[in-house]
Amino acid sequence: MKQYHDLVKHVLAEGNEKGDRTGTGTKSVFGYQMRFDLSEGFPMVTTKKLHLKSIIYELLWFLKGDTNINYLTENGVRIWNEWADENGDLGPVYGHQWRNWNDDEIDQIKEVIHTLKNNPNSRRMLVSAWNPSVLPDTSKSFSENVANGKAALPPCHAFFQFYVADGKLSCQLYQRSADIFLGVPFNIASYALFTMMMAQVCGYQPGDFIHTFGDAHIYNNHKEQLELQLSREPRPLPKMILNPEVKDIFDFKFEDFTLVDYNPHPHIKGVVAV
Ligand code: THF
Repeated sequence: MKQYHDLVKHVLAEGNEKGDRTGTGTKSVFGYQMRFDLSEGFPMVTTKKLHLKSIIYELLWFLKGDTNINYLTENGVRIWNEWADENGDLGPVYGHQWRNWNDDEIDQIKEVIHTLKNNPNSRRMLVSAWNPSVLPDTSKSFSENVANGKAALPPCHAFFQFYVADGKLSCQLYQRSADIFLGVPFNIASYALFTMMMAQVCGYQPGDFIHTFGDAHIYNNHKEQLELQLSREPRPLPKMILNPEVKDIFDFKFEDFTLVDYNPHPHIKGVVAV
Protein backbone atom coordinates (compact mmCIF):
# COMPACT_ATOMS: atom_id res chain seq x y z
CA MET A 1 0.00 0.00 0.00
CA LYS A 2 2.01 2.86 -1.41
CA GLN A 3 -0.32 5.51 0.04
CA TYR A 4 0.47 4.45 3.60
CA HIS A 5 4.23 4.22 3.04
CA ASP A 6 4.18 7.68 1.41
CA LEU A 7 2.40 9.09 4.47
CA VAL A 8 4.97 7.57 6.84
CA LYS A 9 7.89 8.87 4.75
CA HIS A 10 6.31 12.33 4.52
CA VAL A 11 5.81 12.65 8.28
CA LEU A 12 9.29 11.31 9.12
CA ALA A 13 10.86 13.75 6.65
CA GLU A 14 8.71 16.86 7.11
CA GLY A 15 6.97 16.45 10.47
CA ASN A 16 7.21 18.96 13.29
CA GLU A 17 8.60 17.73 16.62
CA LYS A 18 5.59 18.17 18.85
CA GLY A 19 4.63 17.36 22.43
CA ASP A 20 1.20 15.84 23.03
CA ARG A 21 -1.44 15.08 25.66
CA THR A 22 -0.06 11.62 26.39
CA GLY A 23 3.47 12.96 27.10
CA THR A 24 5.05 10.60 24.54
CA GLY A 25 6.18 13.17 21.96
CA THR A 26 5.50 12.95 18.23
CA LYS A 27 6.50 14.01 14.74
CA SER A 28 3.42 15.57 13.25
CA VAL A 29 2.01 17.20 10.11
CA PHE A 30 -1.25 19.12 9.76
CA GLY A 31 -3.37 18.29 6.71
CA TYR A 32 -2.80 15.27 4.45
CA GLN A 33 -4.99 13.14 2.19
CA MET A 34 -4.90 9.57 0.87
CA ARG A 35 -7.24 7.92 -1.66
CA PHE A 36 -7.98 4.21 -2.05
CA ASP A 37 -9.85 2.88 -5.09
CA LEU A 38 -11.71 -0.04 -3.53
CA SER A 39 -11.88 -1.86 -6.88
CA GLU A 40 -8.10 -2.33 -6.69
CA GLY A 41 -8.32 -4.57 -3.63
CA PHE A 42 -8.98 -4.24 0.07
CA PRO A 43 -6.67 -1.57 1.58
CA MET A 44 -5.09 -3.48 4.39
CA VAL A 45 -1.38 -2.88 5.06
CA THR A 46 0.77 -5.83 3.99
CA THR A 47 4.09 -4.69 5.51
CA LYS A 48 2.89 -5.82 8.95
CA LYS A 49 0.16 -8.25 9.91
CA LEU A 50 -3.09 -6.54 10.95
CA HIS A 51 -5.58 -8.08 13.35
CA LEU A 52 -8.69 -7.97 11.15
CA LYS A 53 -10.87 -9.53 13.82
CA SER A 54 -10.46 -6.44 16.04
CA ILE A 55 -11.33 -4.18 13.10
CA ILE A 56 -14.52 -6.08 12.19
CA TYR A 57 -15.82 -6.40 15.75
CA GLU A 58 -15.10 -2.74 16.47
CA LEU A 59 -17.09 -1.68 13.39
CA LEU A 60 -20.03 -3.98 14.26
CA TRP A 61 -19.89 -2.53 17.79
CA PHE A 62 -20.09 1.06 16.47
CA LEU A 63 -23.02 0.07 14.26
CA LYS A 64 -24.88 -1.45 17.20
CA GLY A 65 -24.64 1.92 18.93
CA ASP A 66 -22.82 0.16 21.77
CA THR A 67 -20.37 2.12 23.94
CA ASN A 68 -19.53 -0.51 26.55
CA ILE A 69 -16.44 -2.64 25.88
CA ASN A 70 -18.01 -5.90 27.15
CA TYR A 71 -19.09 -6.89 23.62
CA LEU A 72 -15.51 -6.33 22.43
CA THR A 73 -13.80 -8.19 25.25
CA GLU A 74 -16.25 -11.11 24.93
CA ASN A 75 -15.01 -11.38 21.36
CA GLY A 76 -11.34 -11.16 22.31
CA VAL A 77 -10.88 -7.50 21.28
CA ARG A 78 -8.85 -5.42 23.72
CA ILE A 79 -8.20 -2.19 21.79
CA TRP A 80 -10.56 0.00 23.89
CA ASN A 81 -9.67 -1.39 27.34
CA GLU A 82 -7.35 1.45 28.37
CA TRP A 83 -10.08 4.10 28.29
CA ALA A 84 -13.11 2.33 29.81
CA ASP A 85 -14.32 2.77 33.39
CA GLU A 86 -14.71 -0.10 35.90
CA ASN A 87 -18.02 -1.13 34.27
CA GLY A 88 -16.53 -1.11 30.80
CA ASP A 89 -18.27 2.14 29.83
CA LEU A 90 -16.73 4.76 27.54
CA GLY A 91 -19.55 7.31 27.70
CA PRO A 92 -21.27 8.62 24.55
CA VAL A 93 -18.53 7.75 22.02
CA TYR A 94 -18.86 6.81 18.32
CA GLY A 95 -21.72 4.29 18.43
CA HIS A 96 -23.88 6.56 20.56
CA GLN A 97 -23.41 9.56 18.27
CA TRP A 98 -23.93 7.52 15.09
CA ARG A 99 -27.17 5.88 16.26
CA ASN A 100 -28.62 8.03 19.04
CA TRP A 101 -27.24 11.59 18.95
CA ASN A 102 -27.89 13.38 22.28
CA ASP A 103 -30.35 10.62 23.24
CA ASP A 104 -32.68 12.31 20.73
CA GLU A 105 -33.39 9.19 18.70
CA ILE A 106 -31.50 10.81 15.84
CA ASP A 107 -30.10 7.82 13.96
CA GLN A 108 -27.56 9.29 11.57
CA ILE A 109 -26.80 5.93 9.95
CA LYS A 110 -30.46 5.20 9.13
CA GLU A 111 -30.91 8.72 7.80
CA VAL A 112 -27.85 8.60 5.57
CA ILE A 113 -28.96 5.21 4.17
CA HIS A 114 -32.40 6.65 3.42
CA THR A 115 -30.81 9.53 1.53
CA LEU A 116 -28.34 7.26 -0.27
CA LYS A 117 -31.24 5.17 -1.57
CA ASN A 118 -33.62 8.02 -2.39
CA ASN A 119 -31.55 11.10 -3.23
CA PRO A 120 -28.00 10.00 -4.03
CA ASN A 121 -27.04 13.38 -5.52
CA SER A 122 -27.48 14.94 -2.09
CA ARG A 123 -24.50 16.87 -0.72
CA ARG A 124 -25.74 16.40 2.82
CA MET A 125 -24.90 12.75 3.39
CA LEU A 126 -22.79 13.23 6.50
CA VAL A 127 -22.40 11.47 9.81
CA SER A 128 -20.78 13.32 12.72
CA ALA A 129 -19.35 11.75 15.84
CA TRP A 130 -18.06 15.17 16.96
CA ASN A 131 -20.59 16.42 19.50
CA PRO A 132 -19.39 19.45 21.50
CA SER A 133 -22.02 18.86 24.20
CA VAL A 134 -20.34 15.64 25.38
CA LEU A 135 -16.65 16.43 24.94
CA PRO A 136 -14.64 15.47 28.03
CA ASP A 137 -13.15 17.90 30.53
CA THR A 138 -9.42 17.33 30.08
CA SER A 139 -8.67 18.15 33.74
CA LYS A 140 -10.68 15.03 34.74
CA SER A 141 -9.91 11.32 34.37
CA PHE A 142 -11.55 9.12 31.71
CA SER A 143 -13.87 7.54 34.29
CA GLU A 144 -14.83 10.86 35.94
CA ASN A 145 -15.86 12.14 32.53
CA VAL A 146 -17.91 9.01 31.87
CA ALA A 147 -19.58 9.40 35.30
CA ASN A 148 -20.51 12.98 34.27
CA GLY A 149 -22.18 11.78 31.05
CA LYS A 150 -19.22 12.84 28.90
CA ALA A 151 -17.24 10.74 26.43
CA ALA A 152 -13.98 9.23 27.78
CA LEU A 153 -12.20 10.52 24.67
CA PRO A 154 -13.21 12.94 21.91
CA PRO A 155 -13.65 11.07 18.60
CA CYS A 156 -10.51 10.84 16.46
CA HIS A 157 -12.37 9.92 13.26
CA ALA A 158 -14.75 12.81 13.67
CA PHE A 159 -17.06 12.85 10.65
CA PHE A 160 -17.57 11.34 7.21
CA GLN A 161 -19.47 12.06 4.01
CA PHE A 162 -20.78 9.85 1.22
CA TYR A 163 -20.88 10.58 -2.51
CA VAL A 164 -22.47 8.66 -5.39
CA ALA A 165 -21.42 8.87 -9.06
CA ASP A 166 -21.52 6.32 -11.91
CA GLY A 167 -23.25 3.82 -9.62
CA LYS A 168 -20.30 3.89 -7.22
CA LEU A 169 -20.33 4.89 -3.57
CA SER A 170 -17.40 6.84 -2.16
CA CYS A 171 -16.74 7.88 1.41
CA GLN A 172 -14.49 10.60 2.77
CA LEU A 173 -13.44 10.65 6.41
CA TYR A 174 -12.05 13.61 8.35
CA GLN A 175 -9.78 12.35 11.10
CA ARG A 176 -8.72 15.14 13.46
CA SER A 177 -5.96 13.14 15.16
CA ALA A 178 -4.20 10.12 13.72
CA ASP A 179 -1.75 7.68 15.32
CA ILE A 180 0.02 6.63 12.12
CA PHE A 181 1.57 3.38 13.34
CA LEU A 182 -1.25 1.82 15.39
CA GLY A 183 -4.50 3.55 14.58
CA VAL A 184 -4.29 4.52 10.91
CA PRO A 185 -4.00 0.98 9.42
CA PHE A 186 -7.08 0.07 11.52
CA ASN A 187 -8.96 3.21 10.50
CA ILE A 188 -8.29 2.68 6.76
CA ALA A 189 -9.47 -0.93 6.84
CA SER A 190 -12.47 -0.07 9.01
CA TYR A 191 -13.81 2.72 6.78
CA ALA A 192 -13.01 0.79 3.61
CA LEU A 193 -15.05 -2.10 4.96
CA PHE A 194 -17.86 0.22 6.07
CA THR A 195 -17.96 1.78 2.57
CA MET A 196 -18.27 -1.69 1.00
CA MET A 197 -21.07 -2.63 3.42
CA MET A 198 -22.94 0.62 2.76
CA ALA A 199 -22.50 0.15 -1.00
CA GLN A 200 -23.96 -3.37 -0.83
CA VAL A 201 -27.04 -2.45 1.21
CA CYS A 202 -27.75 0.69 -0.85
CA GLY A 203 -27.28 -1.00 -4.25
CA TYR A 204 -24.00 0.58 -5.41
CA GLN A 205 -20.52 -0.62 -6.26
CA PRO A 206 -17.72 0.47 -3.91
CA GLY A 207 -15.92 3.58 -5.19
CA ASP A 208 -13.10 5.39 -3.36
CA PHE A 209 -12.28 5.74 0.32
CA ILE A 210 -10.70 9.15 0.89
CA HIS A 211 -8.86 9.63 4.15
CA THR A 212 -8.29 13.25 5.18
CA PHE A 213 -6.20 14.10 8.22
CA GLY A 214 -5.87 16.98 10.66
CA ASP A 215 -2.91 16.21 12.97
CA ALA A 216 -1.25 13.07 11.59
CA HIS A 217 1.54 11.97 13.90
CA ILE A 218 4.16 9.35 14.56
CA TYR A 219 4.80 8.73 18.25
CA ASN A 220 8.52 8.80 19.11
CA ASN A 221 8.31 5.23 20.45
CA HIS A 222 6.95 3.97 17.07
CA LYS A 223 9.77 5.28 14.87
CA GLU A 224 11.90 2.13 14.92
CA GLN A 225 8.89 -0.02 14.08
CA LEU A 226 8.03 2.21 11.13
CA GLU A 227 11.62 2.18 9.82
CA LEU A 228 11.42 -1.63 9.86
CA GLN A 229 8.05 -1.51 8.12
CA LEU A 230 9.35 0.84 5.41
CA SER A 231 12.22 -1.56 4.73
CA ARG A 232 9.72 -4.26 3.74
CA GLU A 233 8.36 -4.67 0.23
CA PRO A 234 4.57 -4.10 -0.02
CA ARG A 235 2.67 -7.15 -1.33
CA PRO A 236 -0.48 -7.39 -3.47
CA LEU A 237 -3.64 -6.26 -1.67
CA PRO A 238 -6.05 -8.90 -0.40
CA LYS A 239 -9.73 -9.07 -1.40
CA MET A 240 -12.66 -8.71 0.94
CA ILE A 241 -15.80 -10.70 0.19
CA LEU A 242 -19.08 -9.77 1.88
CA ASN A 243 -21.96 -12.19 2.18
CA PRO A 244 -24.15 -10.91 -0.70
CA GLU A 245 -27.36 -11.97 1.10
CA VAL A 246 -27.06 -9.16 3.66
CA LYS A 247 -29.27 -6.21 2.64
CA ASP A 248 -29.56 -4.33 5.94
CA ILE A 249 -26.48 -2.64 7.41
CA PHE A 250 -27.48 -3.73 10.93
CA ASP A 251 -27.70 -7.42 9.95
CA PHE A 252 -23.97 -7.96 9.27
CA LYS A 253 -22.31 -10.54 11.50
CA PHE A 254 -18.66 -11.45 11.91
CA GLU A 255 -19.16 -14.54 9.72
CA ASP A 256 -20.31 -12.41 6.76
CA PHE A 257 -16.75 -11.19 6.05
CA THR A 258 -14.14 -13.25 4.21
CA LEU A 259 -10.67 -11.91 3.51
CA VAL A 260 -8.76 -13.75 0.79
CA ASP A 261 -5.15 -13.59 -0.40
CA TYR A 262 -3.82 -11.67 2.60
CA ASN A 263 -0.11 -12.55 2.85
CA PRO A 264 1.41 -9.91 5.13
CA HIS A 265 4.88 -9.60 6.59
CA PRO A 266 4.98 -10.50 10.33
CA HIS A 267 3.22 -8.38 12.95
CA ILE A 268 5.22 -5.51 14.54
CA LYS A 269 4.45 -4.65 18.17
CA GLY A 270 4.07 -1.10 19.44
CA VAL A 271 2.88 0.44 22.71
CA VAL A 272 -0.33 2.48 22.55
CA ALA A 273 -0.17 6.01 23.99
CA VAL A 274 -3.00 6.50 26.51
N1 THF B 1 -5.16 6.27 21.02
C1 THF B 1 -3.96 6.12 20.43
N2 THF B 1 -2.86 6.56 21.04
N3 THF B 1 -3.84 5.52 19.22
C2 THF B 1 -4.95 5.06 18.55
O1 THF B 1 -4.80 4.52 17.45
C3 THF B 1 -6.22 5.21 19.15
N4 THF B 1 -7.39 4.79 18.52
C4 THF B 1 -8.49 4.38 19.36
C5 THF B 1 -8.56 5.28 20.52
N5 THF B 1 -7.48 5.90 21.00
C6 THF B 1 -6.29 5.81 20.40
C7 THF B 1 -8.28 2.95 19.80
N6 THF B 1 -7.86 2.12 18.70
C8 THF B 1 -4.67 -0.52 18.89
C9 THF B 1 -5.34 -0.32 17.69
C10 THF B 1 -6.41 0.58 17.64
C11 THF B 1 -6.78 1.29 18.78
C12 THF B 1 -6.08 1.11 19.96
C13 THF B 1 -5.04 0.20 20.01
C14 THF B 1 -3.55 -1.51 19.00
O2 THF B 1 -2.94 -1.64 20.05
N7 THF B 1 -3.25 -2.30 17.98
C15 THF B 1 -2.24 -3.33 18.05
C16 THF B 1 -2.85 -4.62 18.56
C17 THF B 1 -4.04 -5.07 17.78
C18 THF B 1 -4.97 -6.04 18.49
O3 THF B 1 -4.70 -6.50 19.61
O4 THF B 1 -6.00 -6.34 17.91
C19 THF B 1 -1.64 -3.49 16.66
O5 THF B 1 -0.51 -3.99 16.61
O6 THF B 1 -2.24 -3.10 15.68
C20 THF B 1 -7.59 4.89 17.09
O7 THF B 1 -8.84 5.01 16.58
